[in-house]
Amino acid sequence: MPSQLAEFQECLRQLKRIVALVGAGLSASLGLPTFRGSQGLWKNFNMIDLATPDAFYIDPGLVWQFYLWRRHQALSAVPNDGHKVLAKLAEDKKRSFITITQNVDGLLARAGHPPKTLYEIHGSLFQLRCTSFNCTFVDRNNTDDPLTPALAATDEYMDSGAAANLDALSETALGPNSDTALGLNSDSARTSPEFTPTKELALDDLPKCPVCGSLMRPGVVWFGESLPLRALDGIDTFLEAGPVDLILVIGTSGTVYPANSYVDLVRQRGGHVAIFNTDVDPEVVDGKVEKTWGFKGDAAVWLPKALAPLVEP
Ligand code: BV8
Ligand code: ZN
Repeated sequence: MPSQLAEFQECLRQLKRIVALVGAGLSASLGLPTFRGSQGLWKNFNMIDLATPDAFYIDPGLVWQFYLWRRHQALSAVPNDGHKVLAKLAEDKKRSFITITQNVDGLLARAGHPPKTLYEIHGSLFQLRCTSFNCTFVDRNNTDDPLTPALAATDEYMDSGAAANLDALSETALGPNSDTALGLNSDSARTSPEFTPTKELALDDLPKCPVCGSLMRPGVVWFGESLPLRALDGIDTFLEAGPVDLILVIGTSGTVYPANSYVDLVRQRGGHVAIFNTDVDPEVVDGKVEKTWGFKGDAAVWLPKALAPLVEP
């Protein structure tokens, strides 16, 4: 990989318009879970199944406990050198640079990334939105932990009521034959030893809108929901202002649309691609894919190393 690094850094100096596309892998070294692979479970629920409007509709208490756990984890973490180098690159006046992040952990903002060039396309754990159709209240920067007293200790054993919810959740939200069952089916979930079920929470135990009193929801984009138009417009404006010389694809499996469409877009317009992932296609690592570099390993280690020529004094 040393030759890839030297070649990448040589080329880097000429590149003026750069996009970073960030995924869960950038925060993985801090212990924050990625969505796929073994970490994609919370209490044996499949995280992807909990990040849906259906799951929230069926059991808002369960979904809020999932997001409280994610909030607590993100608040306890400190931005790593990968977050910091992107924030530094965003300050560089000699280049045009934006970061598109799929992550909702707020760590790039906490690393000091200028908000004007940071696009959190899947929202943020620290935003809450009112669920009422007639109310527009948004709590933009809420870091209360826990959000409500009842949401504090959530590792208590499930009573039978919550277990019934589990049935409802797996049966209805995902359909009886869903191939993405909630991690485990309800029977095995109850019996699996490491499953410490969640608490049964009433609506009154959950965050309420200070304006209209309705239930608040996490300010993240769930599967099946559209992405924030302001973010998409900002990204399109950057992409239309001129060809992107390089897209940094950092710690993402590239499975989620439309985030994953930016890589092909840059490639189709002749841009270079640099992949930072613990799992990189061997062809790329061997330098056999045109205009594509691959740095296999922890993005928190490789990103600052590879971008050093741009940010070092
Ligand atoms: C939409 C917020 C339309 C919530 C998230 C069938 C085919 C194709 C597409 C679809 C389909 N069916 C439905 C769709 C569309 C769907 C989608 O893409 N589904 C996928 C599952 C197929 N997309 C949507 O629904 C989007 N909306 O399309 O709207 C629309 C238009 C108008 C009106 C209505 C609707 C909304 C998607 C947003 C979902 N919300 N997050 C939350 O976080 O709880 S997505 C969530 O999962 C994350 O935000 C992230 O985007 C994604 C996880 O992806 P990654 O970040 O890549 O993480 P992953 O675990 O997958 O990979 C980690 C990577 O890191 C791995 O490669 C690993 O090797 C690497 N790694 C690990 N450790 C390290 C590392 N790399 C470096 N260093 C390390 N240390
Ligand atoms: Zn409201």
